[in-house]
Amino acid sequence: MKERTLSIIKPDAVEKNKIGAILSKFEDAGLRVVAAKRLHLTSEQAGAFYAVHKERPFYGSLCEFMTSGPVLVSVLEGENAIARNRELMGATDPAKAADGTIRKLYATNIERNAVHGSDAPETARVEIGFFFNGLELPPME
Ligand code: IDP
Ligand code: MG
Repeated sequence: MKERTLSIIKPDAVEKNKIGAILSKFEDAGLRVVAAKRLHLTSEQAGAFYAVHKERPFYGSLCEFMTSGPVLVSVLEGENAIARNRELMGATDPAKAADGTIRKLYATNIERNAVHGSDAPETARVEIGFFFNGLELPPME
């Protein structure tokens, strides 16, 4: 099934100048980048985006990290885009991520882990709407 998912290239990977390398991974796997922008999140925006984690002990530190530099937010489209992106990303903890995955290649640690990807159709819908308005999103092909 053709889907869309939200991807964020996090501040650590942007700092390492890996935007192009990471987008190439998506394209090589058959996903299309149908919308993208580079942003520097405010703490209010990072806090709202990660609100589901607000009770977790790492929430404050995560929000601080996500505002520490620019990010590249994008919408990826393709067959099973949500699961495919999660496979390309690898495990949350890069020490546990499979060889060749984005996190294995480019993450620093479990917090500074290079990329975000939506985990289900409903979160993808909400997360895409968080960053992109209707005019910025082409109709599904
Ligand atoms: P995911 O990004 O693989 O879906 P989540 O459990 O949804 O992982 O966590 C969201 C983000 O919070 C992670 O990508 C990572 O940046 C951060 N995080 C998750 N677990 C930890 C932890 O144990 N310590 C510090 N940061 C964490
Ligand atoms: Mg998650």
